[in-house]
Amino acid sequence: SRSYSSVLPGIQERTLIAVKPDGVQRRLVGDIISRFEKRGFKLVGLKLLQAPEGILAAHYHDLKRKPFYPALIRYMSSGPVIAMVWEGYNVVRSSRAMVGETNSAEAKPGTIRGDYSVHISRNVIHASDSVEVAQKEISLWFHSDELVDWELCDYSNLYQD
Ligand code: IDP
Ligand code: MG
Repeated sequence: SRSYSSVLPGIQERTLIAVKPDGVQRRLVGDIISRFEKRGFKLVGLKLLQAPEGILAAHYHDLKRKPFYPALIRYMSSGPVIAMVWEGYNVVRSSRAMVGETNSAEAKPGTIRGDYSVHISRNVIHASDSVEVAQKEISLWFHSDELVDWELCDYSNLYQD
């Protein structure tokens, strides 16, 4: 059968989204997944896990020397996270827009952080910040056999062929 994702340029872009421990504790997982589904993105990977220290250290290696780094690792280790891979056109930039500013106090209403958080230290969700970083983060959090290749049955509602 015809595969839209092999025909339309850019629609196989992928990003790593993680609902952080505060988001899981606050029972925001369903709402967050719903926002990505309704936007039109395709879920290709999903798991609940207690994030291993090694994954967190690699995930946040750029922030290792920041004063808040130890607290960030404690926060991210404080309970399970939901790790997800979402796919679609411009998904990296669109997800960052849906998530909102890093500092929840600056995040606009309508964004996930702007709707559900008040402080930078408990900002509910992670989203990759570039296509290159997304590829690294996806391979850090997921084995390739945990990602599912499948076709949406209604691509023509989302994209012109
Ligand atoms: P991002 O999550 O929006 O990409 P980054 O600058 O990459 O933001 O920082 C990663 C995470 O580190 C933030 O989401 C937040 O959880 C935490 N963080 C960043 N800056 C601060 C801070 O000043 N205080 C406490 N936590 C911070
Ligand atoms: Mg970041």
